[in-house]
Amino acid sequence: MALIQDANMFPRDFAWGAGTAAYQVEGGWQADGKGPSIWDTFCHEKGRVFGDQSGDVACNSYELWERDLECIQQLGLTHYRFSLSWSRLLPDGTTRHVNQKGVQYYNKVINDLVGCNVSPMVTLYHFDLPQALQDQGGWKSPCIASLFESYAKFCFQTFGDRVKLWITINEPYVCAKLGHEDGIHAPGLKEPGVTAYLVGHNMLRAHAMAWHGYNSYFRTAQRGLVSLAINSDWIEPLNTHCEEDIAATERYLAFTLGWFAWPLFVTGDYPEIMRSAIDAESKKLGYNGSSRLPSFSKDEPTILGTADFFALNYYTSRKIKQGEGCGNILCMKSDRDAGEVLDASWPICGVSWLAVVPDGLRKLLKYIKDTFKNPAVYITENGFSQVGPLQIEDDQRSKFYKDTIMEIAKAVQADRVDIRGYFAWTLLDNFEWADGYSVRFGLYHVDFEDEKLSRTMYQSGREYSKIILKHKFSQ
Ligand code: PNW
Repeated sequence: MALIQDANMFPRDFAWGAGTAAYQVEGGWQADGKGPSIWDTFCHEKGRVFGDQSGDVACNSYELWERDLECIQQLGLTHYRFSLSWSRLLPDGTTRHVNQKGVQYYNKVINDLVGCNVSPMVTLYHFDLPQALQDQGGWKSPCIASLFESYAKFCFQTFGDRVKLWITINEPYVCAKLGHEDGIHAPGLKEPGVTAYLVGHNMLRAHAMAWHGYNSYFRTAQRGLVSLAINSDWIEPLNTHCEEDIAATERYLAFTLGWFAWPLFVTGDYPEIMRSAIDAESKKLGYNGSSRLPSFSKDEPTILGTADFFALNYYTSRKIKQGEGCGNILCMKSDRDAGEVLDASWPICGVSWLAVVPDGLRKLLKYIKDTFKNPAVYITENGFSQVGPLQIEDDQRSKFYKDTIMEIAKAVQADRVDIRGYFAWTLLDNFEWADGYSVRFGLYHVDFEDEKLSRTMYQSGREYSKIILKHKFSQ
Protein backbone atom coordinates (compact mmCIF):
# COMPACT_ATOMS: atom_id res chain seq x y z
CA MET A 1 0.00 0.00 0.00
CA ALA A 2 3.02 2.31 -0.15
CA LEU A 3 1.80 4.07 -3.24
CA ILE A 4 -1.54 4.94 -1.82
CA GLN A 5 0.04 6.90 1.01
CA ASP A 6 2.18 8.99 -1.27
CA ALA A 7 1.04 12.60 -1.04
CA ASN A 8 1.62 13.28 -4.71
CA MET A 9 -0.16 10.21 -5.89
CA PHE A 10 -3.08 12.02 -7.49
CA PRO A 11 -3.12 15.49 -8.98
CA ARG A 12 -4.18 18.22 -6.58
CA ASP A 13 -7.60 18.88 -8.16
CA PHE A 14 -8.39 15.24 -8.80
CA ALA A 15 -12.16 14.69 -8.95
CA TRP A 16 -13.52 12.03 -6.59
CA GLY A 17 -17.03 11.30 -7.67
CA ALA A 18 -19.90 8.89 -8.00
CA GLY A 19 -22.58 8.74 -10.64
CA THR A 20 -26.23 8.01 -11.25
CA ALA A 21 -28.63 8.27 -14.19
CA ALA A 22 -32.08 9.85 -14.17
CA TYR A 23 -34.15 6.80 -15.08
CA GLN A 24 -32.23 4.58 -12.67
CA VAL A 25 -32.87 6.70 -9.57
CA GLU A 26 -35.48 9.43 -9.99
CA GLY A 27 -38.85 7.72 -10.12
CA GLY A 28 -41.63 10.29 -10.48
CA TRP A 29 -42.19 9.00 -13.99
CA GLN A 30 -45.35 11.05 -14.43
CA ALA A 31 -44.76 13.70 -11.78
CA ASP A 32 -45.34 17.39 -12.44
CA GLY A 33 -45.73 17.24 -16.20
CA LYS A 34 -42.89 14.88 -17.13
CA GLY A 35 -43.38 13.23 -20.53
CA PRO A 36 -42.79 9.49 -20.97
CA SER A 37 -39.43 8.18 -22.16
CA ILE A 38 -38.62 4.99 -24.05
CA TRP A 39 -37.67 3.32 -20.77
CA ASP A 40 -41.11 4.04 -19.32
CA THR A 41 -42.67 2.39 -22.36
CA PHE A 42 -40.21 -0.53 -22.43
CA CYS A 43 -40.64 -1.41 -18.74
CA HIS A 44 -44.42 -1.28 -18.98
CA GLU A 45 -44.37 -4.02 -21.62
CA LYS A 46 -44.47 -7.52 -20.11
CA GLY A 47 -41.39 -9.67 -20.30
CA ARG A 48 -38.85 -6.97 -21.06
CA VAL A 49 -37.22 -6.50 -17.65
CA PHE A 50 -36.39 -8.86 -14.80
CA GLY A 51 -39.60 -9.47 -12.83
CA ASP A 52 -41.39 -6.86 -14.98
CA GLN A 53 -39.86 -4.23 -12.74
CA SER A 54 -39.62 -0.57 -13.73
CA GLY A 55 -38.16 2.77 -12.76
CA ASP A 56 -41.62 4.19 -11.94
CA VAL A 57 -40.48 4.82 -8.38
CA ALA A 58 -36.86 3.60 -8.30
CA CYS A 59 -34.99 5.39 -5.46
CA ASN A 60 -37.52 8.22 -5.66
CA SER A 61 -34.69 10.70 -5.92
CA TYR A 62 -37.19 13.08 -7.46
CA GLU A 63 -38.62 13.51 -3.95
CA LEU A 64 -35.71 12.31 -1.84
CA TRP A 65 -32.93 14.33 -3.43
CA GLU A 66 -31.92 15.86 -0.12
CA ARG A 67 -31.27 12.41 1.28
CA ASP A 68 -29.02 11.71 -1.74
CA LEU A 69 -27.17 14.93 -1.04
CA GLU A 70 -26.48 13.74 2.51
CA CYS A 71 -25.00 10.53 1.07
CA ILE A 72 -22.80 12.56 -1.27
CA GLN A 73 -21.55 14.62 1.64
CA GLN A 74 -21.02 11.62 3.91
CA LEU A 75 -18.79 10.09 1.27
CA GLY A 76 -16.87 13.36 0.92
CA LEU A 77 -17.26 13.42 -2.87
CA THR A 78 -15.82 16.42 -4.68
CA HIS A 79 -17.95 15.70 -7.78
CA TYR A 80 -21.33 14.16 -8.51
CA ARG A 81 -22.33 12.88 -11.94
CA PHE A 82 -26.03 12.63 -12.75
CA SER A 83 -28.15 12.82 -15.86
CA LEU A 84 -31.05 15.03 -16.89
CA SER A 85 -34.26 13.40 -18.00
CA TRP A 86 -34.88 14.96 -21.42
CA SER A 87 -38.65 14.36 -21.18
CA ARG A 88 -38.84 15.80 -17.65
CA LEU A 89 -37.47 19.08 -19.07
CA LEU A 90 -39.04 18.93 -22.52
CA PRO A 91 -42.03 16.55 -22.34
CA ASP A 92 -42.38 16.13 -26.11
CA GLY A 93 -38.63 16.34 -26.68
CA THR A 94 -38.72 19.77 -28.29
CA THR A 95 -38.12 23.25 -26.89
CA ARG A 96 -41.65 24.24 -27.96
CA HIS A 97 -42.78 23.32 -24.47
CA VAL A 98 -40.59 23.58 -21.36
CA ASN A 99 -41.70 21.91 -18.13
CA GLN A 100 -40.76 24.52 -15.52
CA LYS A 101 -41.16 21.99 -12.67
CA GLY A 102 -38.42 19.93 -14.27
CA VAL A 103 -36.19 22.98 -14.56
CA GLN A 104 -36.84 23.76 -10.89
CA TYR A 105 -35.92 20.24 -9.83
CA TYR A 106 -32.55 20.25 -11.59
CA ASN A 107 -31.86 23.83 -10.49
CA LYS A 108 -32.29 22.71 -6.91
CA VAL A 109 -30.01 19.70 -7.39
CA ILE A 110 -27.31 21.84 -9.00
CA ASN A 111 -27.61 24.69 -6.50
CA ASP A 112 -27.49 22.31 -3.54
CA LEU A 113 -24.38 20.62 -4.92
CA VAL A 114 -22.57 23.85 -5.64
CA GLY A 115 -23.63 25.16 -2.21
CA CYS A 116 -21.95 22.14 -0.63
CA ASN A 117 -18.84 22.58 -2.71
CA VAL A 118 -19.54 19.54 -4.88
CA SER A 119 -19.05 20.05 -8.62
CA PRO A 120 -21.75 18.66 -10.88
CA MET A 121 -20.90 16.59 -13.96
CA VAL A 122 -24.08 16.48 -16.03
CA THR A 123 -25.02 13.88 -18.62
CA LEU A 124 -27.61 15.07 -21.12
CA TYR A 125 -28.60 11.65 -22.38
CA HIS A 126 -28.39 8.42 -20.42
CA PHE A 127 -30.57 5.99 -22.42
CA ASP A 128 -33.96 7.69 -21.88
CA LEU A 129 -35.17 9.22 -25.15
CA PRO A 130 -38.51 11.06 -24.97
CA GLN A 131 -41.13 8.63 -26.29
CA ALA A 132 -42.52 11.41 -28.50
CA LEU A 133 -39.22 11.41 -30.41
CA GLN A 134 -39.10 7.63 -30.60
CA ASP A 135 -42.50 7.84 -32.27
CA GLN A 136 -40.84 9.89 -35.00
CA GLY A 137 -38.08 7.34 -35.58
CA GLY A 138 -35.87 8.01 -32.55
CA TRP A 139 -32.14 7.62 -33.08
CA LYS A 140 -32.73 6.04 -36.49
CA SER A 141 -33.99 9.31 -37.87
CA PRO A 142 -31.40 11.81 -39.14
CA CYS A 143 -33.53 14.63 -37.65
CA ILE A 144 -32.66 13.48 -34.14
CA ALA A 145 -29.27 15.24 -34.31
CA SER A 146 -30.68 18.75 -34.55
CA LEU A 147 -33.38 17.96 -31.97
CA PHE A 148 -30.62 16.86 -29.61
CA GLU A 149 -28.64 19.99 -30.43
CA SER A 150 -31.63 22.17 -29.43
CA TYR A 151 -32.07 20.22 -26.19
CA ALA A 152 -28.35 20.53 -25.43
CA LYS A 153 -28.33 24.27 -26.07
CA PHE A 154 -31.37 24.65 -23.84
CA CYS A 155 -29.46 22.85 -21.04
CA PHE A 156 -26.25 24.87 -21.55
CA GLN A 157 -28.30 28.07 -21.46
CA THR A 158 -30.29 27.04 -18.38
CA PHE A 159 -27.66 25.32 -16.23
CA GLY A 160 -24.27 26.15 -17.78
CA ASP A 161 -23.51 29.06 -15.47
CA ARG A 162 -22.99 26.42 -12.73
CA VAL A 163 -22.17 23.21 -14.63
CA LYS A 164 -18.63 23.01 -16.02
CA LEU A 165 -18.43 19.35 -16.98
CA TRP A 166 -20.85 17.98 -19.56
CA ILE A 167 -21.34 14.54 -21.05
CA THR A 168 -23.61 14.71 -24.10
CA ILE A 169 -24.39 11.02 -24.59
CA ASN A 170 -23.63 8.10 -22.30
CA GLU A 171 -22.32 4.94 -23.97
CA PRO A 172 -23.51 5.21 -27.56
CA TYR A 173 -22.26 1.64 -28.01
CA VAL A 174 -24.70 0.29 -25.42
CA CYS A 175 -27.61 2.38 -26.76
CA ALA A 176 -26.94 1.29 -30.32
CA LYS A 177 -26.18 -2.39 -29.72
CA LEU A 178 -28.33 -3.35 -26.74
CA GLY A 179 -31.23 -1.11 -27.79
CA HIS A 180 -31.31 -1.67 -31.56
CA GLU A 181 -29.34 -4.85 -32.40
CA ASP A 182 -30.01 -7.17 -29.43
CA GLY A 183 -33.29 -5.58 -28.33
CA ILE A 184 -32.58 -6.03 -24.62
CA HIS A 185 -32.62 -2.31 -23.79
CA ALA A 186 -35.23 0.28 -24.84
CA PRO A 187 -36.51 0.80 -27.47
CA GLY A 188 -36.20 -2.99 -27.78
CA LEU A 189 -35.51 -3.16 -31.51
CA LYS A 190 -33.92 -6.31 -32.89
CA GLU A 191 -32.68 -5.17 -36.29
CA PRO A 192 -29.27 -6.82 -36.45
CA GLY A 193 -26.50 -5.72 -38.75
CA VAL A 194 -28.05 -2.45 -39.86
CA THR A 195 -29.77 -0.24 -37.31
CA ALA A 196 -27.05 -0.10 -34.65
CA TYR A 197 -24.63 1.47 -37.16
CA LEU A 198 -27.21 4.07 -38.11
CA VAL A 199 -28.00 4.84 -34.47
CA GLY A 200 -24.30 5.15 -33.58
CA HIS A 201 -23.87 7.46 -36.55
CA ASN A 202 -26.71 9.74 -35.52
CA MET A 203 -25.42 9.79 -31.97
CA LEU A 204 -22.01 10.98 -33.16
CA ARG A 205 -23.68 13.64 -35.33
CA ALA A 206 -25.87 14.73 -32.42
CA HIS A 207 -22.90 14.89 -30.07
CA ALA A 208 -20.80 16.88 -32.51
CA MET A 209 -23.59 19.38 -33.17
CA ALA A 210 -24.07 19.89 -29.42
CA TRP A 211 -20.31 20.36 -28.94
CA HIS A 212 -20.14 22.92 -31.77
CA GLY A 213 -23.14 24.70 -30.23
CA TYR A 214 -21.33 24.92 -26.91
CA ASN A 215 -18.16 26.04 -28.58
CA SER A 216 -19.79 28.81 -30.58
CA TYR A 217 -22.27 30.20 -28.09
CA PHE A 218 -21.37 29.23 -24.54
CA ARG A 219 -17.70 28.35 -24.09
CA THR A 220 -16.32 31.86 -23.75
CA ALA A 221 -18.77 32.83 -21.04
CA GLN A 222 -19.14 29.50 -19.28
CA ARG A 223 -15.66 27.97 -19.59
CA GLY A 224 -16.79 24.36 -19.32
CA LEU A 225 -15.80 21.11 -21.01
CA VAL A 226 -17.95 18.82 -23.14
CA SER A 227 -17.39 15.17 -24.03
CA LEU A 228 -19.13 11.88 -24.77
CA ALA A 229 -18.80 8.85 -22.46
CA ILE A 230 -17.32 5.81 -24.17
CA ASN A 231 -17.54 2.37 -22.59
CA SER A 232 -14.68 0.04 -23.24
CA ASP A 233 -13.37 -3.22 -21.88
CA TRP A 234 -9.67 -3.94 -21.92
CA ILE A 235 -9.04 -6.73 -24.40
CA GLU A 236 -6.16 -9.02 -25.29
CA PRO A 237 -5.76 -11.86 -27.80
CA LEU A 238 -6.66 -15.24 -26.27
CA ASN A 239 -3.52 -16.72 -27.78
CA THR A 240 -0.89 -14.02 -28.07
CA HIS A 241 1.03 -16.09 -30.65
CA CYS A 242 -1.95 -16.70 -32.91
CA GLU A 243 -2.18 -14.30 -35.87
CA GLU A 244 -5.94 -14.82 -36.20
CA ASP A 245 -6.56 -13.97 -32.55
CA ILE A 246 -4.40 -10.86 -32.85
CA ALA A 247 -6.30 -9.69 -35.92
CA ALA A 248 -9.62 -10.52 -34.22
CA THR A 249 -8.59 -8.40 -31.23
CA GLU A 250 -7.88 -5.42 -33.48
CA ARG A 251 -11.23 -5.87 -35.20
CA TYR A 252 -13.07 -6.18 -31.90
CA LEU A 253 -11.46 -2.98 -30.66
CA ALA A 254 -12.40 -1.17 -33.88
CA PHE A 255 -16.05 -2.21 -33.40
CA THR A 256 -16.19 -1.05 -29.76
CA LEU A 257 -13.85 1.70 -28.54
CA GLY A 258 -12.71 2.60 -32.06
CA TRP A 259 -16.25 3.00 -33.40
CA PHE A 260 -16.63 6.22 -31.39
CA ALA A 261 -13.10 7.21 -30.38
CA TRP A 262 -11.63 7.16 -33.91
CA PRO A 263 -14.05 9.74 -35.29
CA LEU A 264 -13.69 11.96 -32.20
CA PHE A 265 -9.94 11.73 -31.57
CA VAL A 266 -8.11 10.34 -34.59
CA THR A 267 -9.52 10.82 -38.08
CA GLY A 268 -13.06 12.21 -37.97
CA ASP A 269 -14.20 8.92 -39.49
CA TYR A 270 -14.72 5.28 -38.53
CA PRO A 271 -11.74 2.92 -38.25
CA GLU A 272 -10.89 1.54 -41.68
CA ILE A 273 -10.86 -2.02 -40.26
CA MET A 274 -14.48 -1.61 -39.23
CA ARG A 275 -15.71 -0.38 -42.59
CA SER A 276 -13.84 -3.01 -44.59
CA ALA A 277 -15.09 -5.82 -42.33
CA ILE A 278 -18.71 -4.67 -42.68
CA ASP A 279 -18.43 -4.24 -46.44
CA ALA A 280 -16.74 -7.63 -46.91
CA GLU A 281 -19.52 -9.33 -44.94
CA SER A 282 -22.20 -7.51 -46.99
CA LYS A 283 -20.56 -8.79 -50.14
CA LYS A 284 -20.32 -12.32 -48.78
CA LEU A 285 -24.02 -12.38 -47.93
CA GLY A 286 -25.08 -10.66 -51.15
CA TYR A 287 -26.32 -7.55 -49.39
CA ASN A 288 -26.41 -4.92 -52.09
CA GLY A 289 -26.57 -1.20 -51.79
CA SER A 290 -24.41 1.30 -49.99
CA SER A 291 -22.30 0.41 -46.98
CA ARG A 292 -24.30 -0.45 -43.88
CA LEU A 293 -21.90 1.86 -42.06
CA PRO A 294 -23.01 5.40 -42.96
CA SER A 295 -20.57 8.11 -44.06
CA PHE A 296 -20.18 11.55 -42.56
CA SER A 297 -21.25 14.39 -44.80
CA LYS A 298 -18.76 17.11 -45.64
CA ASP A 299 -21.59 19.63 -45.30
CA GLU A 300 -22.06 18.92 -41.60
CA PRO A 301 -19.91 20.09 -38.68
CA THR A 302 -16.77 17.99 -38.24
CA ILE A 303 -16.66 15.20 -35.68
CA LEU A 304 -12.90 15.25 -35.16
CA GLY A 305 -11.86 17.28 -32.13
CA THR A 306 -15.32 17.46 -30.56
CA ALA A 307 -14.33 15.94 -27.22
CA ASP A 308 -12.67 18.20 -24.66
CA PHE A 309 -11.56 15.20 -22.62
CA PHE A 310 -11.73 11.42 -22.80
CA ALA A 311 -14.68 10.14 -20.73
CA LEU A 312 -14.20 6.44 -20.07
CA ASN A 313 -16.59 3.92 -18.55
CA TYR A 314 -14.58 0.83 -17.63
CA TYR A 315 -16.01 -2.32 -16.07
CA THR A 316 -14.16 -5.40 -17.20
CA SER A 317 -11.66 -7.20 -19.46
CA ARG A 318 -11.94 -9.87 -22.13
CA LYS A 319 -9.77 -12.27 -24.10
CA ILE A 320 -10.55 -12.34 -27.81
CA LYS A 321 -10.45 -15.18 -30.31
CA GLN A 322 -11.37 -15.32 -33.94
CA GLY A 323 -14.80 -16.24 -35.19
CA GLU A 324 -18.19 -15.74 -33.68
CA GLY A 325 -20.75 -15.35 -36.43
CA CYS A 326 -24.48 -15.80 -36.25
CA GLY A 327 -24.91 -17.98 -39.30
CA ASN A 328 -25.73 -16.62 -42.68
CA ILE A 329 -27.63 -13.61 -41.45
CA LEU A 330 -26.46 -10.07 -41.10
CA CYS A 331 -25.40 -9.11 -37.59
CA MET A 332 -22.70 -7.13 -35.86
CA LYS A 333 -21.19 -10.29 -34.39
CA SER A 334 -20.55 -11.70 -37.87
CA ASP A 335 -19.20 -8.37 -39.08
CA ARG A 336 -16.61 -8.23 -36.35
CA ASP A 337 -15.95 -11.97 -36.39
CA ALA A 338 -14.35 -11.95 -32.96
CA GLY A 339 -15.48 -13.85 -29.88
CA GLU A 340 -15.12 -12.95 -26.22
CA VAL A 341 -13.69 -15.30 -23.64
CA LEU A 342 -13.43 -14.84 -19.90
CA ASP A 343 -10.12 -15.84 -18.38
CA ALA A 344 -10.79 -18.53 -15.76
CA SER A 345 -8.49 -16.75 -13.31
CA TRP A 346 -10.67 -13.62 -13.23
CA PRO A 347 -13.29 -13.66 -10.49
CA ILE A 348 -16.85 -12.96 -11.61
CA CYS A 349 -18.84 -10.61 -9.45
CA GLY A 350 -22.58 -10.29 -9.47
CA VAL A 351 -23.58 -10.07 -13.11
CA SER A 352 -22.14 -12.67 -15.45
CA TRP A 353 -20.43 -10.18 -17.79
CA LEU A 354 -18.42 -8.51 -15.07
CA ALA A 355 -15.07 -10.17 -14.42
CA VAL A 356 -12.99 -8.30 -11.86
CA VAL A 357 -9.80 -7.14 -13.55
CA PRO A 358 -8.52 -3.90 -11.97
CA ASP A 359 -5.18 -3.98 -13.83
CA GLY A 360 -7.07 -4.06 -17.14
CA LEU A 361 -8.02 -0.47 -16.38
CA ARG A 362 -4.37 0.57 -16.06
CA LYS A 363 -3.55 -1.08 -19.40
CA LEU A 364 -6.51 0.56 -21.09
CA LEU A 365 -5.54 3.98 -19.74
CA LYS A 366 -2.03 3.59 -21.12
CA TYR A 367 -3.48 2.51 -24.48
CA ILE A 368 -5.73 5.59 -24.53
CA LYS A 369 -2.80 7.85 -23.75
CA ASP A 370 -0.72 6.35 -26.57
CA THR A 371 -3.48 6.10 -29.16
CA PHE A 372 -5.44 9.30 -28.65
CA LYS A 373 -2.61 11.80 -28.16
CA ASN A 374 -2.49 11.94 -24.40
CA PRO A 375 -5.94 13.34 -23.68
CA ALA A 376 -7.17 14.47 -20.29
CA VAL A 377 -9.15 11.50 -18.98
CA TYR A 378 -12.06 11.24 -16.59
CA ILE A 379 -13.05 7.73 -15.59
CA THR A 380 -16.77 8.49 -15.66
CA GLU A 381 -17.90 5.02 -14.52
CA ASN A 382 -16.39 2.02 -12.80
CA GLY A 383 -17.98 -0.35 -10.34
CA PHE A 384 -18.72 -3.77 -8.99
CA SER A 385 -22.12 -5.35 -8.42
CA GLN A 386 -23.72 -7.53 -5.83
CA VAL A 387 -26.37 -10.14 -6.57
CA GLY A 388 -28.17 -12.38 -4.11
CA PRO A 389 -27.99 -12.30 -0.34
CA LEU A 390 -27.48 -8.82 0.96
CA GLN A 391 -24.10 -7.99 2.42
CA ILE A 392 -23.64 -4.57 3.97
CA GLU A 393 -20.12 -5.64 4.97
CA ASP A 394 -19.19 -6.20 1.33
CA ASP A 395 -15.47 -6.80 1.72
CA GLN A 396 -15.00 -8.09 -1.83
CA ARG A 397 -16.33 -4.82 -3.20
CA SER A 398 -14.18 -2.81 -0.75
CA LYS A 399 -11.14 -4.64 -2.00
CA PHE A 400 -12.22 -3.99 -5.58
CA TYR A 401 -12.28 -0.22 -5.00
CA LYS A 402 -8.92 -0.28 -3.20
CA ASP A 403 -7.29 -2.35 -5.95
CA THR A 404 -8.80 -0.29 -8.76
CA ILE A 405 -7.76 3.04 -7.28
CA MET A 406 -4.27 1.62 -6.78
CA GLU A 407 -4.12 0.78 -10.50
CA ILE A 408 -5.20 4.33 -11.32
CA ALA A 409 -2.44 5.63 -9.06
CA LYS A 410 0.08 3.58 -11.05
CA ALA A 411 -1.33 4.91 -14.32
CA VAL A 412 -0.92 8.47 -13.01
CA GLN A 413 2.52 8.04 -11.47
CA ALA A 414 4.33 5.43 -13.53
CA ASP A 415 2.58 5.73 -16.90
CA ARG A 416 1.97 9.49 -16.70
CA VAL A 417 -1.59 9.26 -17.96
CA ASP A 418 -3.35 12.61 -17.53
CA ILE A 419 -6.21 11.36 -15.34
CA ARG A 420 -8.39 14.10 -13.91
CA GLY A 421 -10.94 12.14 -11.94
CA TYR A 422 -12.71 8.93 -10.99
CA PHE A 423 -16.46 8.36 -10.66
CA ALA A 424 -17.61 5.21 -8.90
CA TRP A 425 -20.74 3.65 -10.33
CA THR A 426 -23.00 4.19 -8.51
CA LEU A 427 -24.08 6.31 -5.54
CA LEU A 428 -27.14 4.19 -4.73
CA ASP A 429 -28.44 0.73 -5.52
CA ASN A 430 -30.85 1.47 -8.33
CA PHE A 431 -32.75 0.22 -11.36
CA GLU A 432 -30.12 -1.75 -13.27
CA TRP A 433 -31.86 -1.67 -16.67
CA ALA A 434 -32.85 -5.15 -17.93
CA ASP A 435 -31.76 -6.64 -14.58
CA GLY A 436 -34.18 -4.46 -12.63
CA TYR A 437 -33.37 -4.29 -8.92
CA SER A 438 -31.75 -7.73 -8.83
CA VAL A 439 -28.27 -6.30 -9.33
CA ARG A 440 -26.86 -3.80 -6.84
CA PHE A 441 -24.01 -1.47 -7.80
CA GLY A 442 -24.46 1.14 -5.03
CA LEU A 443 -22.07 2.60 -2.51
CA TYR A 444 -25.32 2.86 -0.53
CA HIS A 445 -27.79 0.07 -0.04
CA VAL A 446 -31.38 1.04 -0.80
CA ASP A 447 -34.15 -0.92 0.88
CA PHE A 448 -36.72 -1.18 -1.90
CA GLU A 449 -39.13 -3.02 0.43
CA ASP A 450 -39.24 -0.08 2.78
CA GLU A 451 -41.63 2.75 1.97
CA LYS A 452 -39.00 5.30 2.94
CA LEU A 453 -36.48 3.70 0.57
CA SER A 454 -33.88 4.08 3.31
CA ARG A 455 -30.25 4.39 2.29
CA THR A 456 -27.45 2.65 4.24
CA MET A 457 -23.78 3.00 3.48
CA TYR A 458 -22.01 -0.22 2.52
CA GLN A 459 -18.54 -1.05 3.80
CA SER A 460 -17.32 -0.31 0.25
CA GLY A 461 -18.75 3.20 0.63
CA ARG A 462 -16.77 3.63 3.86
CA GLU A 463 -13.65 2.35 2.10
CA TYR A 464 -14.08 4.81 -0.77
CA SER A 465 -14.69 7.71 1.60
CA LYS A 466 -11.50 6.80 3.51
CA ILE A 467 -9.49 6.91 0.30
CA ILE A 468 -10.97 10.31 -0.58
CA LEU A 469 -10.21 11.68 2.88
CA LYS A 470 -6.64 10.44 2.77
CA HIS A 471 -6.15 12.24 -0.50
CA LYS A 472 -7.67 15.47 0.81
CA PHE A 473 -5.38 15.49 3.86
CA SER A 474 -2.30 14.77 1.82
CA GLN A 475 -2.68 17.95 -0.23
C1 PNW B 1 -23.49 1.13 -17.91
N1 PNW B 1 -23.91 -4.76 -20.53
O1 PNW B 1 -24.27 0.42 -18.80
C2 PNW B 1 -24.38 2.31 -17.69
O2 PNW B 1 -23.84 3.54 -18.09
C3 PNW B 1 -25.00 2.36 -16.35
O3 PNW B 1 -26.20 3.05 -16.42
C4 PNW B 1 -25.16 0.96 -15.77
O4 PNW B 1 -25.87 0.95 -14.57
C5 PNW B 1 -23.75 0.40 -15.60
O5 PNW B 1 -23.06 0.39 -16.83
C6 PNW B 1 -23.70 -1.00 -15.01
O6 PNW B 1 -24.25 -1.93 -15.88
C7 PNW B 1 -24.12 -0.87 -19.16
O7 PNW B 1 -24.92 -5.49 -20.47
C8 PNW B 1 -25.26 -1.64 -19.24
O8 PNW B 1 -22.84 -5.19 -21.02
C9 PNW B 1 -25.20 -2.94 -19.69
C10 PNW B 1 -23.97 -3.44 -20.07
C11 PNW B 1 -22.81 -2.66 -19.98
C12 PNW B 1 -22.90 -1.39 -19.53
